[in-house]
Amino acid sequence: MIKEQKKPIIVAISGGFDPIHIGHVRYMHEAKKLGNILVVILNNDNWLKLKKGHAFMPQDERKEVLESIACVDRVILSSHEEGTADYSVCADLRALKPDIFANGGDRKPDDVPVPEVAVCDELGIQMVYNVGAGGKVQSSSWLEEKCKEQVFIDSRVIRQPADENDTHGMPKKILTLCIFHDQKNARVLLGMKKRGFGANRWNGFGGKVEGGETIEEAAIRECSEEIGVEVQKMDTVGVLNFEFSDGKILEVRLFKVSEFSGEPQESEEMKPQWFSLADIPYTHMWPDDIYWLPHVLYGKQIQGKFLFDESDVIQDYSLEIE
Ligand code: 6OG
Repeated sequence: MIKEQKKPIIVAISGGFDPIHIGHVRYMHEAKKLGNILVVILNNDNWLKLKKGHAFMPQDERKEVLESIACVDRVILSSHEEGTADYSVCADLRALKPDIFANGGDRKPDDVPVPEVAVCDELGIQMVYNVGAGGKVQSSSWLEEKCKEQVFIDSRVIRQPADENDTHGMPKKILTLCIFHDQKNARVLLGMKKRGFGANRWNGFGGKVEGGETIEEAAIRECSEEIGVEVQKMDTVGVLNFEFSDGKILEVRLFKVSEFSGEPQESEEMKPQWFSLADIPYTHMWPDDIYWLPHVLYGKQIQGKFLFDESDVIQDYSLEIE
């Protein structure tokens, strides 16, 4: 009697993995559980040039690293040609025809379905979303940005940061900063500061605490003034101390807003915009943000101190993460 062999279930995932990090590894382990064979469609160097202008690690090295991971059965390089404008892996899915395509979201930030949706529909490939859910724990671009900052800091003379209570006679100002995190849609609301301190940078919403109000009241008022929304639920997520070369010291109390009413509106001070967690514009934000914001978005409490030079470059910092 011929024993009926069950056809193995092929699960495909795709990505640049440049460089690979803990979030990728968790995602792979979860994806493998959906079937029997895990195939990684590895975006080649041409795709990375389109995505971010360069490959941090060459494709052959990325491939070898992935192949050495126990749950990965096969790695295929994507077929993107030089000068490609194609962000998708549709051609590779067509060639591979897996049973399952396990990949992040099904929509771009502008709510247009990703092109893979149509190909998977056509070929009967099941699309599975939110594999390894639990938020974005790490990101290749965050790692690269942090690495660039670190190289820069290490090459400078490090000054001792001011003692916590030594404000050199300068009054320490207390400010608020609210991060709007829409966990369900994996996005964050930032505002382009149009004037004053921090102009031309994306940031959260907040400002000075005025006489007679609590810090929380100040945070809620600023959100209303800057983007016309009413905060309904927010949590304290930490405190940051900033010291500038002119001796100015700011203590910024951080809040994470999870519920609010009203549609964010542009004001004279701020132009709001949602960013997917993968596309937070760290290079156009205060340089400290890349150090602490990922932890806050991951649900951690933080406490940090940053010392800036006259060009707002970080000279020294310390960060505690709960
Ligand atoms: P107004 O001047 O608009 O309040 N803030 C900072 N935010 C980040 N992410 N990094 C910094 O590094 C910051 N320094 C100040 C606090 C200024 C707003 O900018 C925040 C306030 O929300 C130096 O009233």
